[in-house]
Amino acid sequence: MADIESARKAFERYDVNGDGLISAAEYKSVMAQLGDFNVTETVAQAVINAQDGNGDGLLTFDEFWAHLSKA
Ligand SMILES: [Ca+2]
Ligand SMILES: [Ca+2]
Repeated sequence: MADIESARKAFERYDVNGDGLISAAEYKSVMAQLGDFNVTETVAQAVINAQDGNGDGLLTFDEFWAHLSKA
């Protein structure tokens, strides 16, 4: 998974309000849209924190991509 174009599409899908940052609330609502109602905001925050390079609790595309390209 090192395709920056599909990574960007995935990122934009999670960035519901288009501000360039994925918040826990956005992640949770997209997972719910995908049918996964087990993702609470606490779980969503943990997923984001695992990829959050600068520790601000929000995910930029750079952080998202850094995580993917390392995986
Ligand atoms: Ca956003
Ligand atoms: Ca961050």
